[in-house]
Amino acid sequence: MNTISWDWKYHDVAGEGSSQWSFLQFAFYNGTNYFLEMYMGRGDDYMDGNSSTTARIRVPGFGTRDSWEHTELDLYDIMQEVGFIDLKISSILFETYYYGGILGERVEVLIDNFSMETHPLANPSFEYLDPYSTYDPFQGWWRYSSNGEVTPSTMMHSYSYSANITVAPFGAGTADGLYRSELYFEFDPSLFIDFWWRLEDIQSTSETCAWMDLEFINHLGGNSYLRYIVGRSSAYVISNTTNVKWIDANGFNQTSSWNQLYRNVTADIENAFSISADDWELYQVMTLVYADAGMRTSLLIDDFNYKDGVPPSIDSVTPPSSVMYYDTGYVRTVASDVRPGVARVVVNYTTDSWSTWHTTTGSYSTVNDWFNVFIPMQAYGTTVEFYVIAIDGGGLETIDDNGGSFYSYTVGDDVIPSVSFTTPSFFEEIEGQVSIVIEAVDSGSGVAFVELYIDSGVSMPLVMNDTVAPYEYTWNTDVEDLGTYTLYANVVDNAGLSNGAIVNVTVVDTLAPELNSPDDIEFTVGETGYTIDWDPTDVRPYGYVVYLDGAFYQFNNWNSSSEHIVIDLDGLAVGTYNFTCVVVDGTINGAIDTVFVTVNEAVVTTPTGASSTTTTTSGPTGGGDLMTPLLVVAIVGVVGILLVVFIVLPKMKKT
Ligand SMILES: [Ca+2]
Ligand SMILES: [Ca+2]
Ligand SMILES: [Ca+2]
Ligand SMILES: [Ca+2]
Repeated sequence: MNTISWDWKYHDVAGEGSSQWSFLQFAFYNGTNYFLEMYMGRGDDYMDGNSSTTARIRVPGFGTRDSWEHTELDLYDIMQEVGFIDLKISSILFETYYYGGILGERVEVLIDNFSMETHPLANPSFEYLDPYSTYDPFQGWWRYSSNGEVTPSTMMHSYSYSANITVAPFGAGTADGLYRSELYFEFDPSLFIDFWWRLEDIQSTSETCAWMDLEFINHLGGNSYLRYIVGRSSAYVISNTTNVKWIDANGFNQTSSWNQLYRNVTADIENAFSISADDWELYQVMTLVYADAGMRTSLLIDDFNYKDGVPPSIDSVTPPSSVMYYDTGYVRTVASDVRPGVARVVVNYTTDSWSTWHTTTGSYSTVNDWFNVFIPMQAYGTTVEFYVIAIDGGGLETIDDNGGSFYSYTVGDDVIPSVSFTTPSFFEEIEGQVSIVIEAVDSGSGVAFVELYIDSGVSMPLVMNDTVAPYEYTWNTDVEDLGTYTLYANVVDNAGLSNGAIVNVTVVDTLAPELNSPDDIEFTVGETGYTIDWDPTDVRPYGYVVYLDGAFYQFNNWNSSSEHIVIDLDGLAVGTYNFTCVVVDGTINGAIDTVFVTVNEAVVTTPTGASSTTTTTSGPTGGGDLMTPLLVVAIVGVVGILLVVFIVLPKMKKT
């Protein structure tokens, strides 16, 4: 960017057409001459086309007459547009032309306030040789005399050349050098000179001296000089005067090495002259090399630059606050710089106490006049430490590391975990060993633990606290009462945030009791010791009824799955009996089994020789009553729900 601006007022003669114009012309040179002509006006309001070496543009306001216009353009941008690349400006010219024939008429342009940002010393690194013999030999630099030799040297500090100033007089002592004048350059306390020099030879048996001289104009009357001595024999006498102050350069008298003259000009003036430098302007820069007769002094100079010497200031740093694992860290920095301005703000940050670190560059908010630097998302619990660097356009840096302790923040988690029951499902009827599987996820800090409570309506014990997925629990519902339960899952993440899920289930019993099927029994009346032994099992035994030949015979609660139902058959009369056992559980699931008992007559055989007589002895006669509703009612009175057994007989298991 190179902004040029000026104010102008154009007047021409009505009716005189294209024979009158005014433009601002920049001439460039790189072995060929190029011209950029920026027209403020032309009599016919028209303009000629371009050639390969001349580009013409109409500045904004072109065609306006007799009123002030302000023009502001970026010269660099225009050069890029018209294809003038890598050129040096060789002249700036305002041209106004009138080839007219009307007596007393005129083309007139008023120009005011022309400004352009440019280096105070053209060709500061002595790379461009003069094609016009205006200078000798470097463009933009005048020779002090022709008594020595001033030549480009490939012993350079930058690019291709330095300037070699060598004086070796045979007659009287003499000096030569290079200077750049009429600078009228304003400076301020943040501006430094940054000159490079290399003393190649200084024969000092007599008077000899080499210095860099800054000449100032001020309001004291008369010009004033700061002389930085880079080489001087002891015979060369110097003395400060009112207007001339001598300062030994760092590296003074050192030969064959490049030395930097880096000085705060304001400070040097104020120290040397004991006066404020506020109203001083730099008028001229000169390097002068002197040798006495028969002696030789040779000095190389290169890179005469003015540099900003004041780094930016960081006025405030606002660290990120409440940064969550899904957040980008947001560092807001207010920084300022007198010259040339803050170029960028960067943040160096670490998540491992500086074993490794990263750099991220901020973006400038023109709205808020601050720099935003974003630190990428980090995992929960990460402690991010950082410091801020502001860098100005000249590369000077200022670091704000919070007084050495760094800025920091720790990444949080404010999102509750998610939790749900995979099994069982809502309103599911369950029994036996029930697998409870809970899905719990937390993408931020992660799941710390999952709790499971089983609420029976009476109590709500914690039955599981699991810290590792999968979160599973096997619930033995066989030991639970039948009925409705609420399962509560409670998940807690590592940030202490929790979430819950519930599922209602019903513990049921759909499994009929197991009832064994004893063999039918046959014995002879009078024999003893025979029994029917039923061994029913169920997790929830309830009651049983035994019918003899269809009639109610015996009933009781059946309380334990290890309990046997034993029918003593002693004393049964001869006959055939049907013992039927019905067992039911708490949910009216039943099982039934029938055992037939046959009691045979005893046979008496008369010994041989007598008539054989078989006597049948009848025992008690068996048989029973038919089951009657009355009996059923009686059973209901004892075992409560037994009536239902018969109503829902399809549930009954026949063994
Ligand atoms: Ca150079
Ligand atoms: Ca600065
Ligand atoms: Ca979370
Ligand atoms: Ca059962």
